[in-house]
Amino acid sequence: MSTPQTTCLFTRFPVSILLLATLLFACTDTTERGADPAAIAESHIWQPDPEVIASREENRPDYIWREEDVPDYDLPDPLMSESGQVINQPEEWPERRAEILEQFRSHMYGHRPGPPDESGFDVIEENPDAMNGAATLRIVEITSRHDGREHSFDAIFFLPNDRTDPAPLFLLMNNRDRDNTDPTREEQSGFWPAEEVIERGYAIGAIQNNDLAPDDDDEFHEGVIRLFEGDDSALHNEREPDAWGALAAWGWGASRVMDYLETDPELDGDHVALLGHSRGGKASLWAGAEDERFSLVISNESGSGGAALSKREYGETIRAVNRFTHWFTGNFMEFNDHEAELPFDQHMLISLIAPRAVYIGSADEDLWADPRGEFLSLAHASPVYSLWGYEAIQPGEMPGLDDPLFRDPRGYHVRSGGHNLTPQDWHYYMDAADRLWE
Ligand code: GTR
Repeated sequence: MSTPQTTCLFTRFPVSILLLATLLFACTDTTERGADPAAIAESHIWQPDPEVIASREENRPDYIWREEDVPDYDLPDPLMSESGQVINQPEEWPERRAEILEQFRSHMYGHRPGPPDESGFDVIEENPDAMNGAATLRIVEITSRHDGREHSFDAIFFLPNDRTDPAPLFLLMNNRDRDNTDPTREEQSGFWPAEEVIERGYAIGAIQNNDLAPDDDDEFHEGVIRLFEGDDSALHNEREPDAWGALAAWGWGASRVMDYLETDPELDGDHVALLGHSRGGKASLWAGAEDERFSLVISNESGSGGAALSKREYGETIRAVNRFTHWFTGNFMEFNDHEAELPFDQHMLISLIAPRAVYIGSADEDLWADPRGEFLSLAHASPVYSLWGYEAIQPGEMPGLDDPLFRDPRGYHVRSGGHNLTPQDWHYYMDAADRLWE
């Protein structure tokens, strides 16, 4: 485990000074840089393929693709409270955690409401003989009533039949086509490899993000946002600048699934892995920050606005991600081209999940999502995990290709290939769950 002095240095100083400090304080690995491509090249840690860099530079010449072009940046210390108090005990964390949560709510993801006035759960389909007898299919309609309005969406589950105890669950916040989670299994997709998850003894579930908030600039309010706000504030620019957007609305739905799980004795609500890909991964991280009932939070290639450090400005910038005007708050637009002014960065989002389990997956060719920036968020959340005695993940420890780093309760990998959620990613996530939950 790293010393407290070392972990503080990692979060307080610019990366160049950090590198020096790393060398001076003789940390276990001295190859982390953010800004020293020569050292990366000599080490075994992941580095982007020069051909991929060249092609990204050609297609999107206005963005940063090379490590040497990443600006120096200061990362705020997650363990330094707004009043200047240094947090060094787990008991002191909830108060600091609340401050960080509020920063993310007001500047980035918005204030989402609590549970609705009334909830209802109806099993609308049950098949104990699904997947040739290997699984039970259960489809649950989740209805929320609030202020005289009503909203319903479905959650699909497959439960492993050869398990007699409550099954731990992988829940996907699906941002792609409904076909990817086909309950009939006529369509099968590597994006949600249900048969393989059942085979490994886990239950698998899915919700459709669009059912909660359509992924559309004009229509995003026509789901659970309307349930709370009615029709009055339909357009983004008529809403409060810190009002919740689509990402928060998707996560609100995941929390309603959690409410249901607490009522289903066959599913283990204490062992739920919430998983999202890309925009779904941004939403799963925020959902895991807002709702501490998720015991494992997984971000697959969530990139900008998700796991990647914004202040690196590598690949997708804040201005670029804000082209989806309905995902974040109006306030977040103020940081377009002003990443340095952010009073937080995404390592603090990861910190909000501590001491629970978190796993971040990147892909080799997905430079738009900044694999190194995603890893560094996890590494720079280490001081918070160390409050509970968990060994630090050092910034210089980024693993090589297809070589997951498990440092319970955290995991990270960079998979070969491009932007996608694949069975290989799922296998790494299940390996993490095996370690954490068996
Ligand atoms: C990209 C976008 C990312 C990511 C992704 C996706 O085009 O720039 O932020 O969310 O789409 O969701 O597939």
